[in-house]
Amino acid sequence: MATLFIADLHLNVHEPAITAGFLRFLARDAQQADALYILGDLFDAWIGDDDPQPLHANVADALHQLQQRGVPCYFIHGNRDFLLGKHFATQAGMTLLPAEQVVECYGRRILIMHGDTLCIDDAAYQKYRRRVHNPIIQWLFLRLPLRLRLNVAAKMRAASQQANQHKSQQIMDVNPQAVQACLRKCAVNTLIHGHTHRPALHRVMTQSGEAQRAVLGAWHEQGWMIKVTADDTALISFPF
Ligand code: OKV
Ligand code: MN
Repeated sequence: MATLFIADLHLNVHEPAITAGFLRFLARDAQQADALYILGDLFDAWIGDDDPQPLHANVADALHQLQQRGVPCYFIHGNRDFLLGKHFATQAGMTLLPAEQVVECYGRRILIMHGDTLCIDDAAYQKYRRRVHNPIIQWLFLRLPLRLRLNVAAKMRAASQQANQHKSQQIMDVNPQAVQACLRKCAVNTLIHGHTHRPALHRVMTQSGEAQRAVLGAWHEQGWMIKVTADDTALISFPF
């Protein structure tokens, strides 16, 4: 049996092939799994559960069906869909998890997270993150009319694209010390995350021995998953 982890699908109406690939994944691979963990950025943008996009309802229905067929589904927020709330989670039959969670898989303790909190060298991003994660700011934003939220969000995405053009690849990757600190704090030797869009299985040396950092890929040209079984962690890509 296997537990599946995915992240960074960035579902949006302009790339229907990715959505189609995800719905196929849910109907096939995920159906055979013991559980499915979505580690953030399932959607490319999220401005509130009241956004009436058919894409959201279709994805919720497909996820709910999976849960109904006996595959529990868990969700950790990404940096893009951090506003995804209880209402959508209920519609999708998903359990919302905190930003960092240790899960036990076949006797192994595995730390899961989105991964953006490991990118501490990107000071501008971390400052932005603290602002939009402020509960008061979120409360205020969610009370704006939907039209205004759509407008603000589009402007923020355009500004962010501009800013990222000038950031180096290293600044946007994880900080090795932050990885070490997380592994130690949670007393685990396996970490699974997404966000960086650099799929790989890394060996990490820690004070308590060898650890593994498994990084998910983004769903651009193909899908990506990490498949954990009793004795293996596999990084797998597949066509849509
Ligand atoms: C998601 C990112 C846009 C990065 C805005 C308060 C504020 C929430 C929001 C608006 C934007 C999410 C919710 C989006 C991620 C961007 C641009 C860069 C780097 C406020 C609370 F500030 F206006 F009060 N937002 N959207 N970015 O379009 O999905 O992650 S979003
Ligand atoms: Mn991300």
